[in-house]
Amino acid sequence: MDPEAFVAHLPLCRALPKLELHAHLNGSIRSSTLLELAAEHSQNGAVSYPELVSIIEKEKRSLPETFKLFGLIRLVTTNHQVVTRITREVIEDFAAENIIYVELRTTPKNNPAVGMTKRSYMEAVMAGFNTDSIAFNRIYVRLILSIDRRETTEAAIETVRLAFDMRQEGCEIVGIDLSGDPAIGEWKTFLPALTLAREMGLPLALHCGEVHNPEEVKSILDFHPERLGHVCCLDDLEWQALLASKIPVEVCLTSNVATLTVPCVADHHFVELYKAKHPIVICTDDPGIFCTTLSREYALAASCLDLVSEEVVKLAKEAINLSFAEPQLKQTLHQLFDFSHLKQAPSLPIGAP
Ligand code: 6MZ
Repeated sequence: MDPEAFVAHLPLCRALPKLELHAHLNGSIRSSTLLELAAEHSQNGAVSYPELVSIIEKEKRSLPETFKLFGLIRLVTTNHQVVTRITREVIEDFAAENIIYVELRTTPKNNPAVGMTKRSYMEAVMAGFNTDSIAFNRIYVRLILSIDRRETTEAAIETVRLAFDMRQEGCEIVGIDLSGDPAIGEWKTFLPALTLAREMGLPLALHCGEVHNPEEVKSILDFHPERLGHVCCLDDLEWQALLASKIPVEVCLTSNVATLTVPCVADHHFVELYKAKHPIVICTDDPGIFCTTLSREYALAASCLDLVSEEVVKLAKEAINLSFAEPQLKQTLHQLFDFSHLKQAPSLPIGAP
């Protein structure tokens, strides 16, 4: 990746209207908020502040270390007010960098100690963006409910039923995700819940191939979810099956490099996917944890693929078709995209830099 090309692409990528389709709520938390909450909780001994700071400050951390950090985040994001605050800040940050639509994913959580149920957790999330604030007038927010790989079949089914019920009630829920530590859990545990989601008409965006697990990857590809996240560790056979399947892939460059899942951006498999005209969408995964933004991810992708500005715009716009937005909203997003792109985006000379 050419650093000069990256810098040259940044202004266009910042100005571009963008769609974020793969961001975890608690992975998008502001570092300042996380440190503030950690300081509060370290007073009652719930977390070790120096340990948290040392993990946050690491530029690269392995997948196991990343999941240790998520464990610590869980310890400081326990009550409804904090969940609402984090959601509000995350959406404000997305709106500020010209993201016009986000599918924010989060794992509904029970916490009997503070009277939190999976439903009340989701209500606290929704309270974070159903406000009259100006920032929220510029961004459409939709939710994907995550099943954590540590959960049981029953807990996963509870999440799917909750998603279905809340969607029926008019909440902004558009799909189901399977995520969490890829070293934990088995595909067959979640299959009943994912099958139910499909029967209920909920689209699926599943994490796949973050670690080498050919059997699971094969089962996921055979199941044919609507979208896949990561797909980093695929053997030849699965790779060919992925290409043949045309299942859109959510690409998270900085996350994959930071967790040492791929060696560097230039060697990332998205280059091959792009060249094969496989549908891809550029995403952040956990912008708070990996200190990145969607604009930065687009600039990384553009410099790595050596794109001209028209190609960057096309890549960003294709995210509309890959989203789980309802057909009418897709139409609105197309109009909004064309309008704001024409109005704002500075154009990069063809072939630059
Ligand atoms: C798999 C990930 C992830 O749900 O509490 N999560 N799962 N791979 C990743 N790549 C690094 N990044 C985040 O957000 C945090 C949770 O999202 C999942 C993990 O389950 C993590 O605990 P929520 O809002």
